[in-house]
Amino acid sequence: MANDKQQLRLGMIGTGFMGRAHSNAWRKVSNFFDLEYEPVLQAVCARTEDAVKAFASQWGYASHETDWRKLIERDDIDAVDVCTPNDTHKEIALAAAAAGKMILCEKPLARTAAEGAEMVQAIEKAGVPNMVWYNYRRVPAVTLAKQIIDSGKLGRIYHYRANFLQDWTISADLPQGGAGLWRLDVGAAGSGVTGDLLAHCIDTAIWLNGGIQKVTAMTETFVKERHHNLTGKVEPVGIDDACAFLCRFSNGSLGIFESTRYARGHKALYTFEINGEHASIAWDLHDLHRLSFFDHSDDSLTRGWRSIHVTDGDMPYMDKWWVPGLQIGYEHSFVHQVADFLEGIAKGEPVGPTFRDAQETQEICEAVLASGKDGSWHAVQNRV
Ligand code: SOE
Repeated sequence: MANDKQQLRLGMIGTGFMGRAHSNAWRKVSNFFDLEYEPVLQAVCARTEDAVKAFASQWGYASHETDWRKLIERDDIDAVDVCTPNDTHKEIALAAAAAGKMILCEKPLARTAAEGAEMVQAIEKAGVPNMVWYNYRRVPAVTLAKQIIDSGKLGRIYHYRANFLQDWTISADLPQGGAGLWRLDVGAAGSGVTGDLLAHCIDTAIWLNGGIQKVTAMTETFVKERHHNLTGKVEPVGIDDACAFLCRFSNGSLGIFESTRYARGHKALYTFEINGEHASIAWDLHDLHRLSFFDHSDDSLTRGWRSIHVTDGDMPYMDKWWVPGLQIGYEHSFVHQVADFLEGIAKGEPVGPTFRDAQETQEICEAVLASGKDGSWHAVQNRV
């Protein structure tokens, strides 16, 4: 049915886990948010004809392609969403920028800071709207944490602590390479838990607590060789299976971060805690609709950690969903990101995390990995 909305014709590249998460967000956003722009699922691209055709039909894309270059060349595509493995981000983003398309890229921005810097330069030269999918910023409880910190309720921040723990790669029989398992292949991924998981923790941390100046890290690869699905041979494993680092933030606070895929019993335990002079905040992805808050100015007899159920209409994004008390989940963080992006292009304003914001995370990951190799403190660089 015709309406007065401006259309944003989307070209999605990639049909894996993120292709589904993003497609769901693009499809749902107009049902819940009243925006000037309305996304149209114009085309989806993946290498295998039958599979991409089936994906297009399941998710409601009007057409499909098997070559991403063809999708970018099409003049009925306004925005390109990159949901492919990390080793393809740069090439696709550069081509999309050259074609003047808006670009949304799955995290991490790139495999290395050098690749990321090239992408930032290309995209800024092209002047196209751009964004990177660090979705956890837009979990309402995390956005609420940002509002509380910015209001000054915590006072001076002393400590920032974050973990992202998983256990899915413990088996030495798990191969590397190919669909899903490219995350274990250093050529495709660039790094292991640092780029895949700690990058999320870093993005949230610099958004909530400001820049990081220097880091010292330890990394480990527990399983040194794995069968490679693409070469058919047993190959060395080049990714970090686990990484822990200490850092100093520009505001004087101390940071401690840990990530591993070897924490038996944990599937996606992303947690952070921030301790300030007057108050503390804590959040846990397994209970993502709650924010824990401790306020030292409360009456001493009733003082304690409160668990805020982030579902009320005056809490971030929650007026767009159900009624107070009814919670939302993981997939909604992507819907919020699309909504904010569409609002940004209507206003002509950038929406974070932009490629430049994501490059800051990339530089921190680079310093962490370098420190993991030589064990010394590394200053965070700024290539762009
Ligand atoms: C890895 O298992 C993974 O899927 C990451 O790639 C995602 O970015 C993270 O949100 C959940 O875990």
